[in-house]
Order: sequence, then structure tokens, then C-alpha cells
Amino acid sequence: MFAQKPDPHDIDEDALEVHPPKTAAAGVKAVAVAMERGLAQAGLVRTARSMLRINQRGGFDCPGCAWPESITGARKPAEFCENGAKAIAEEGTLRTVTPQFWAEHSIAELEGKTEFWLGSRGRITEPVVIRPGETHYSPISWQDAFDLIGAHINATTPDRCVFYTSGRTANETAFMYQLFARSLGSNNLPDCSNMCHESSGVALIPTIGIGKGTVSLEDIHHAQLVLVIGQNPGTNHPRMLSALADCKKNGGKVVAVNPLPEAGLLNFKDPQTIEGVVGDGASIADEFLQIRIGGDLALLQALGHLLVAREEREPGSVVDREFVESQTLGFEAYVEARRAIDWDATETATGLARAEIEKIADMLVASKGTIICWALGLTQQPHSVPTLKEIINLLLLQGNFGKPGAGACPVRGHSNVQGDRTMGIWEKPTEALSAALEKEFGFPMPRKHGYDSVETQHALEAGDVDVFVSMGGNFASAGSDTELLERGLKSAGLTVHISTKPNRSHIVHGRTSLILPTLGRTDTDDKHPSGRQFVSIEDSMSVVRSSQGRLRPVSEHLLAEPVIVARMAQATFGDEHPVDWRAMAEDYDVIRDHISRTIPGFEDYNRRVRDKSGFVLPSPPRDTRTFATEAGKAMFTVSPFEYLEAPPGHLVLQTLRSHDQYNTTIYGLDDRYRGISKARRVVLVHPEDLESLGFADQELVDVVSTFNGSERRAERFRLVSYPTAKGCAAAYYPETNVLVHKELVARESNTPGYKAVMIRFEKRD
Ligand SMILES: Nc1nc2c(c(=O)[nH]1)N[C@H]1C(S)=C(S)[C@@H](COP(=O)(O)OP(=O)(O)OC[C@H]3O[C@@H](n4cnc5c(=O)[nH]c(N)nc54)[C@H](O)[C@@H]3O)O[C@H]1N2
Ligand SMILES: Nc1nc2c(c(=O)[nH]1)N[C@H]1C(S)=C(S)[C@@H](COP(=O)(O)OP(=O)(O)OC[C@H]3O[C@@H](n4cnc5c(=O)[nH]c(N)nc54)[C@H](O)[C@@H]3O)O[C@H]1N2
Ligand SMILES: [Mo]
Repeated sequence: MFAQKPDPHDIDEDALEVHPPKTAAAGVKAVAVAMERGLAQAGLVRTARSMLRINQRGGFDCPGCAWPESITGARKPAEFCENGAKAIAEEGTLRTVTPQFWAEHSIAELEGKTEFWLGSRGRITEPVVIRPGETHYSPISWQDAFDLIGAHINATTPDRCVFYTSGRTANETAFMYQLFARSLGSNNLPDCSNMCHESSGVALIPTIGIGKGTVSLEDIHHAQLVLVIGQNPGTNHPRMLSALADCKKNGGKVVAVNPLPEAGLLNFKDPQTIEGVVGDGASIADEFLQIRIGGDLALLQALGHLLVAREEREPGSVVDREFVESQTLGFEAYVEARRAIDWDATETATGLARAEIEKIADMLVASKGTIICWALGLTQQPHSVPTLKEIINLLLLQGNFGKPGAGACPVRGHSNVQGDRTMGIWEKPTEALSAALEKEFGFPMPRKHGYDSVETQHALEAGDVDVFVSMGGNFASAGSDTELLERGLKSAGLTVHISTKPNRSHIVHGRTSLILPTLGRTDTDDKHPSGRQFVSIEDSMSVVRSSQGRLRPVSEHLLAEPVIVARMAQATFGDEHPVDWRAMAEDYDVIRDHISRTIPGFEDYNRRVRDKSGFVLPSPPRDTRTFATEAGKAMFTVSPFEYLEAPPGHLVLQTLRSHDQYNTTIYGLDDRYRGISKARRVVLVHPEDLESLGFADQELVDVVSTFNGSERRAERFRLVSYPTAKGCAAAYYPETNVLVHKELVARESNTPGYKAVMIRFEKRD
């Protein structure tokens, strides 16, 4: 795959350009890039119409990231961010993929194309099908497509059907979709969250009793100290930089912990302020710890040790005794475990000097309100769950819950990934959810746990999946062990892709395959007897808000996601079914009424969602300093010391995003802050590692990964000398997913170890 074809519209890896990395993010350049992409894709009127409505009251929720908008303070005229604008340009494009496109390009030809080429073709305009033995997709009517789905599902058993969800799906669709799977009798509801923040939920539920963050945007503004660990906000959550800048204006301090000196963590030029336009911008991180990949558990334990030692020297200086005694369990055992420390091992694991760590401990001691933010640098490691539990220990020690400017902040990815889980997209439903659905709809719900994403991959490979339905997303490129995963997908009886744009999953399709084109977040949703519909989403800080598109859909054949789910269900169950699917598709208020009776926190949903600022879901740790764990208290935990050790001659590889992509959607070829442009098959390596391994800057190599005695190979990558932490490498996803062994996962959460791949290089001629 990703073979180099001499297509002038596809990537020419030999065109690679390398410039020095930038030391500041955003600025006017960001505005210019965003406008240029918007105009190129969508034209002036659509660009203006969409950009002005992003994240505005009565507008639509940005399909970019899950970072929240202010609900109390004044919104800036355009809550502007370069990558949000790119997400909208990508969706609002006027380029189309019509039946003629599918007639002109065979699957064999499309197998040689990159995600960049596929995605840049434009929006899919009509449903298409490919049947066994055929070489091209061809048009099919919507009704025939639904009948085909119903027939395949009814010809097999529920446990051989899988319903994948990507996190752009709105609450209303997500609720219907999980109800569809469960009405059938299956909990096979894997989602992108399994590959993303699953480790966060698995660490938080047993320790603080809720699988979500405990801070609001205003808390960030007023924190005295914010730690940003394993996250690249300048690219992936650009609006977070404004929040961090506000925190600093109020006297707060920021510490960044990252193997890479990411531009946005160092400096930020707010394009909406005059300093941001003409000046050097604000520096963000007061301290930058350039940690080794996987060294965070050791760092957090060392910080715990220093806090505990300080408290013993100066009782009352660190620990919030009243909070710890009344609200937590396990404090004594934690203190006992942290009393001793091996500094040599800590320095090896983290690559940091003891003095650097001591400085951060002093900052924690001095802070009366600390927030710890994290993202994928912490969630995609074998020891992710213990690492995140260690964050909770630190926060508990100082009572950093349920007070302003304090708390835990997992920064989510997809714009509604958190909401999808709240709506029941989960392979392991709680008893409360199953019981509530049974009460509402009057028939039994399945209790047996379904497949998560990795288990789906195993099941596909074992030939245990007959029907694979994908509500958005691009499972073939998002999952690990690409070659095996693609083989698995090709063996499924039917794959159904509900998509906006072409992607690799459409090409490595099941024996029969459908592509069903749908409306995006920016499109108007008009064709309903009760008039124009809106949907709603939940952001990373548990705020639920409505979202309504404003752009005319590029094709009259597109159907809204809730309509597609309803018609799949009708085709599967026939007209005699206890769930009134048609009513839900005709009027989304009906869906929200069901949600209000089944999902806690959504009482009176239809009224509250119409409040332009939306509403905030309850959070016991934040609202009342209480913790709904099994014991009814927040839990300190003790985890063994652990880090990633590369075998001799190997480096630890993390796979990450460039500044010019949205997951598997490649917007362009300019990773501008890191200075990498025009190509993507690169590996960033510290110059001293290059030298000691015997390779030269820009040398062409094969990358070989090793895991439990087996190897994987990614051909033709260029080495780039880069100031990453020593012993560590970085390369873009999804080109490197082929290197991630399917059994390399975070132990408790089963999230792939995308940031923990052991690699070596082999020379190429
Ligand atoms: N523009 C844009 N926005 C996005 C996305 C996108 O692709 N493009 N994707 C969305 C999604 S789904 C998600 S989940 C989020 C992802 O948001 P991020 O988590 O920021 O995504 P990554 O690019 O994977 O970056 C991981 C960061 O962690 C660091 N890191 C890697 N390993 C370690 C480690 O062991 N320790 C520490 N301390 N740091 C480490 C990396 O150097 C990098 O800075 O962004 C969302 N927003
Ligand atoms: N190596 C490596 N792999 C990773 C990661 C990593 O860091 N490293 N990150 C993981 C993470 S955090 C995530 S979240 C997953 C992402 O996995 P997915 O969510 O499966 O992938 P995306 O690339 O976000 O999906 C893009 C596709 O979604 C479709 N789409 C876009 N908008 C809409 C819409 O509104 N409706 C519908 N129905 N379809 C739409 C388009 O057709 C587009 O091609 O990847 C994971 N994979
Ligand atoms: Mo994600």
C-alpha cells in the first residue's frame, strides 16, 4: 500500500523539504493558511458563511476537536483556529465524487492511492455498491442499499455483526445507532474512543467515579498551575492555547511535558490580539520537560515522592488533610509506596535530571489550584492506565477536585467522542443503561459484552464478522497492524461505510460493500416533515450544545445520519417493531425525548438544548467533591515503577499527527511548525541517535518494528535529524500503523500502543 505512483496529484515523497522547527504557534500566518484552504475548496460565499458560524450561538459545532467554547464569557467574533477552519474547508468543499468517479477508477487502481489523494477528491454524492467479482463501485438506490443491509443482517447472527462509530457522530445519531445494535441483540459497538482516550476512562472510573474530566474552561483560566502532558495543542486543540494564555495573564504557570518541543507549547501568537499579530506572542510553558516516551509514570511517581517527603518534613504544607481524610481511601498505602525512590532509575526512565523534577514539585507545592491536562502521549502506552492513575494520586494529595482552578482534564479528540459514549456507544454497557433502555422500549437488551476496536480486528481476521457497519471514520487506516486488518476487512461478507469522503476503508472493502453518503456538521438538514433539524454534541468539558449546519449540501441525494440509521433498522426489523424508527428520523425531538428518559443528566433535554449556551452535565467530583466509586470515596492507588526500554539498536517510536491532517484525513503536506513539508514518510530522530546508529540525516531506510519476537516493516522512510528526546523517534500516522503489532496495547484498556513501538532502521539502496 501507499505505493509511489507517478500521479502529479498524489504525494511525491522525494519532494521532501526540511526547515528548522518553529518556536511559536498560530499568528497571522494561521489565518492566512485557513482562508487560503477555505477559498480553494469551497469558494468565497461558502467560506464566509461557514467560518462566521463556527462555534457561535445558533451556529454549528466545529467538526475539528472537542475543546469547549466559553459558555459564560463573551465569545470572540470568530472563535478562530486554523485547523478548525481546515476541517470546515475539507467538509464544505465543492469538489464532488460522483458515480462517474467510481466508474473511472477501479479498486485495483485506487489501492495504490494515498489517503491524501482519496480525501481530496471531494464529497461523495450518491450511494454506491460493489458486489463479489466486480472491479468498480456503481450506483444503487437508497432503498436497494437498505434492503441489502437488512438481508445480510437477517442472514446471520447478531454477534457476527459489528457497528463501529467515529467520534463526529452527534448525540441523536449515536443514541439511535446503539439502540439499533442492541435491538438486534449485539453489544458489538467498537468506536474510535477505544483507540484514543479509553485508558482515561479506565483509569478515572475506579479512582474518581466518573470517566470524564472534572474541569471547566473557566477553571483553566483561573488555575495557578496547569501541567500539559503528552499533548500537542498547537495542532490538535489550537483554541486551548488561548485558554492557557488567559491562565498566564491571570498569573498562572504552565508546565509542558513532551518528548518534542512542540511550537504551541512554547509560544503562542493569538491572531485576535494586536501583540499576536505584530509581536513575538506570549510564551506558554514556564517549564518544558523533554521526557522520554513512556517515562511519565516514573516522573509522576517521583513528583509523588517529593510531595510526600515535603509533607513529612513540613506537616500541612502539601496534603489537604481534611479532604484526604473525609473523601479518599488508600492514602497510607500510597505514602508508604512513595517514601523511597531510586533516582538513577527515575533519571533513566524519564531522561530528565533530578533537579528538573524537583523544580516541578516546588511549583506543585506552591500552587493552590492545579489542573493536569493530558492526551494521547499518555493514553497509547502499555502502562497508560497506571500512569493516569498516578495523575489522580497527585491531584488527590492536594485536594485538587471540586474547587475553582483545579482538576483532571483529559483532552478529548473527535468533536463528539465524549458524547457518543454518554449516549451508550460502548461495548460494555452498564447495567443501568441496559435497564433504562429496557424500561423505555419494552424488550430485553443484550448483557454480553461486545467487541472493542482491537477485538473487532481479531474477529475480522478470524473470519467471525459477516457485517461491518461504520458510522463515519476510517477503521482500515485508524487501527493497528494495517496489513492484517485490511485482509480481515476484505473477508467480511458486507461492509457498510456511512461517509462524507472517500477513504482507504472503502477500498479494502468486504465481499459486498456499500458507501452511503451523508450530511456533515456544516450542512443544512432540511428534508423532514417537521422542518429543519438540528443535532447536539458534548464537548471535552461535558457541555452539551446544539449544532445546526448552514451550507447547502453538495448533492440532493445525501441523507442525514439519523435517517440512515432509521432506514437500516426498518429494513432489518420490518414495520412491526416496538421502536418507532420513522418517528425519530422525522423529528429529532422524538430521539431527544427518549434520551431524556434513559440517559442521566439529560432530563428535559429538548428544552435545555435550545438554550443557546447549552447545559453542563453533572460531575460529582467537580460539583460536590463526591466520588461515585464502588467504595463511595476517591481512591489512591499504588502502581509499580515501569517504563519503556528499547532493545539494543532500537528506538521507541511514537506515531502522531502532522499539523496538516485530521486523523486519517490528510489536508495537506505542510507540518509547518515542525518544518517538514511536501512529504510524509519521514522519521524524526535525535542527531546523536542517528550518529550512534550509523545513519545520516535524510537517509532512506526501511523501518522495522519488533514485538514479542515478530517483526513488521514499513518501507522507504526518510530519516530527519530532529530535536526529539534521545532514544525516541516520531513518525506520522496512518503511514506507520503497519508497524504497530495488534497485540501491542495498553493492558487494561486495550488501546493500541501507538506511542510505544520499538523500531530499528535498515539501509536501502
Ligand atoms: N488538527 C487536528 N486536530 C485534532 C486531530 C487531528 O488529527 N488534527 N485529532 C483529534 C483526535 S481524534 C485526538 S485524539 C486529538 C489528539 O491530540 P494529541 O494527543 O495532541 O495528538 P498526537 O498528535 O498523537 O500528539 C501526541 C503528543 O504527545 C506527545 N507524546 C508522545 N509520546 C509521549 C510520552 O510518552 N509522554 C509524553 N509526555 N508525551 C508524549 C507527542 O510528542 C505529541 O506532542 O486531537 C484531535 N484534534
Ligand atoms: N498510529 C496511530 N493510529 C491511530 C492514532 C494514533 O495516534 N496513532 N490515533 C487514534 C485515534 S485517537 C483515533 S480517534 C482514531 C480515528 O479513527 P476514525 O475516527 O475512524 O478516523 P477518521 O480519520 O477521523 O475518519 C475520517 C473519515 O470520517 C468520515 N467522516 C468525516 N466527517 C463525517 C461525518 O460527519 N459523518 C460521517 N458519517 N462520516 C464522516 C470521512 O469519510 C473520513 O474519511 O485513529 C486512531 N489511530
Ligand atoms: Mo482520538
